[in-house]
Amino acid sequence: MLRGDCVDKSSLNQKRVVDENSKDKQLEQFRVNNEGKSLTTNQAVKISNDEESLKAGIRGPTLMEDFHFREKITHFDHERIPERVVHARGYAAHGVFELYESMKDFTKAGFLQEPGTKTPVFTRFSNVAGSLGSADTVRDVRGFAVKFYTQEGNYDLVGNNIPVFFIQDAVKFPDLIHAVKPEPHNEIPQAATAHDTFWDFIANNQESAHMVMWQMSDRTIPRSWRMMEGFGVHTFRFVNEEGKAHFVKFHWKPALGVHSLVWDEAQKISGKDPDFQRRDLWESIEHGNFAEYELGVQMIDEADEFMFDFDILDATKIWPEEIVPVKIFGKMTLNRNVDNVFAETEQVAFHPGNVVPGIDFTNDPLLQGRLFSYIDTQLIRLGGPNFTEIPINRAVCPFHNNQRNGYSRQRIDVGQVSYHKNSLANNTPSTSTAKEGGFVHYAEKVEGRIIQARSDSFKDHFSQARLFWNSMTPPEKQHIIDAFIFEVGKVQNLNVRQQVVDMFVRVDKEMADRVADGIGVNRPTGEQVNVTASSPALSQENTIKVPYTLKVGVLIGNGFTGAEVKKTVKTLRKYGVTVDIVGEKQGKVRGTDGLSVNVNDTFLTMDPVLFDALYVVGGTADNQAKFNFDIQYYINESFRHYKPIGFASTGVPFFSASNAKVGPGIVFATNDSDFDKTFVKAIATQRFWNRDIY
Ligand code: HDE
Repeated sequence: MLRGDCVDKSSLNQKRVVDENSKDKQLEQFRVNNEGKSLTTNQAVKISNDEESLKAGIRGPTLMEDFHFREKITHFDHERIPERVVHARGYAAHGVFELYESMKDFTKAGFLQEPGTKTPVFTRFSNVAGSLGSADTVRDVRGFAVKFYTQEGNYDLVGNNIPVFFIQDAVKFPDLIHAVKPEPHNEIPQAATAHDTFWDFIANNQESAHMVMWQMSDRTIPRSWRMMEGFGVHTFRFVNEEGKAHFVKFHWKPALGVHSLVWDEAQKISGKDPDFQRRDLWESIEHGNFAEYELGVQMIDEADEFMFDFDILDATKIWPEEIVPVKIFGKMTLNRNVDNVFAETEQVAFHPGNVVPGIDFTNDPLLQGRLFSYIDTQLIRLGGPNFTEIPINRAVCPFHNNQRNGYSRQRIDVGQVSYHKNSLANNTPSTSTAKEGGFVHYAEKVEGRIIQARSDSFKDHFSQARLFWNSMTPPEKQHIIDAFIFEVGKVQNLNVRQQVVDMFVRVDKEMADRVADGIGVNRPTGEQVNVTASSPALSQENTIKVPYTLKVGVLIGNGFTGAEVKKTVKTLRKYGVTVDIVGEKQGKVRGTDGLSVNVNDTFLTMDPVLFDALYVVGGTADNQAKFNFDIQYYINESFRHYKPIGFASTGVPFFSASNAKVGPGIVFATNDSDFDKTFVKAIATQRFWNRDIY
């Protein structure tokens, strides 16, 4: 069997052998290129005819002895596997995690010891609620699952793009998911929370309040998976070589900052390009614009477990970053697309229980339940207990144990012995002590009576929901109110609507009143909780803003000013902006000074919602009236989605004819000698929320 470059820790202090390509090398032996080869059956018999089945007579029935026909159809009949029960819609890429700074004071995890250590990773992003074929840009929590192929075995960090969760105890997970999925009597709506059962669940399970605030915020309509944070959500433990433990929460911070779509745009993209987010990741990687995220942890000393006004084991709570800072220690770069989505992305099996020595669990009851669920679901989804042998799931280290048989066993375990303890194989495979690299569970002291109840320390559901609200800027607050009005406004049952506003008045009175007014129910009578604190780290306004990889649509016809356009496009490209030339038809357009530009998209093949900004050059076209109309549509849509729009000197008449107004993010070449740079700055800002769009 193929061996990774794994260290045998029995020889202590041996320098760790690291090979960041170990996973690629392992996968290489499974890659098959069919191009240029003869067509064969799965038994490797060459096929002479793949057009006609074998028949008794030219117009007669098909014969059973046509083994190629039987095999081909049978395989086809069985080529679907169950989609994931949640997180079905997802997409993944390979990459590498590089350690900046040793974490050995806190954890003995091998891949977190020596700065510079590179560990291969496989990362899958997903939507929670929708089916495999649903649209990418629906309002939903995004999954952010990372498999680290470490030299001590696989470590999975199976997180989300939101740091908290709807429920506190895993026993409620099937209820939550039943409520959010399409309603069973009519299977409507797909991939959406805007329906009765979801909001009925929320109003009757108030521990969800904090999560729902995040869910109604822009976080659930990310611009790109490359522009969202990731969170481990639960409290885990780091344990160092001396056995000292810290509570930790994991954070991924995207190099491009945290950015979102606007809701109207997200819905339109669902139709214009349902694969918007997977295309974004795929194309970025193909173009060498690798997705990057820094990894860090918040840490709390075990002695400080009870120092906070929330329970640190409650997955509906954050640890505000201003109180417990995030210590960044490494970076993940996603740099290779998969070869085959089914073989890799669909068959990958993540499990929060896949840990390595130095990383351990806590009593968070949500985490505890997940430790059961993932293998259980994978047993049915991947057809039995041998899914760890599927190439994407294999550790880069060899594994040895006495587990045997099961459906589709790949390995051939040799020898007579398959039990522990034994004398016939000298009691091997043998166990390892902690010093030899054996996983020894953290010896937490636990005592108490068996009980089905919730700790009082888990019962404050609204303080942090309000902390989140307090941390939002006015535009972000407006988006939350709009999202509530959209979502709850789609609920048919008026009583459920009323219950929702009666619940969310605890977060903010004005917010709940405005939602109540918007959805035609009574203003709630309750009071908001008394929390004045805020956490600036929660607002997306305080994020990194760079133009890199944002997409600009250049709207162009004949008769543009060549030098001007050339200079602007050059500057855009210099700053890493992706430029897409859009015109009346594909082919060339010509400038007044003879310069010609290749048009790669038309107003039909693209849409303003698929761009981050517009550069309106304008010009002339065969059907001038339609050309003018199309450009105005592009400008009007981008203007009301708060996007930057730059007008070349020939583009100004198109501005005058549109609904756009002079104001933030509207840039003119006619009155700015540094237009190209001003425009790049505007692109980096992404959205101009203070624009008056009405
Ligand atoms: Fe999951 N979750 N989950 N979950 N989860 C699954 O496992 C489950 C939870 C998350 O890209 C399933 O293999 C329970 C929190 C991601 O393949 C299933 C509970 C967080 C993915 C399952 C939770 C997650 C899953 C479905 C309540 C963020 C996709 C298919 C305690 C920290 C991984 C599968 C991928 C997938 C169970 C809650 C993240 C059914 C019981 C909290 C990113 O086992």
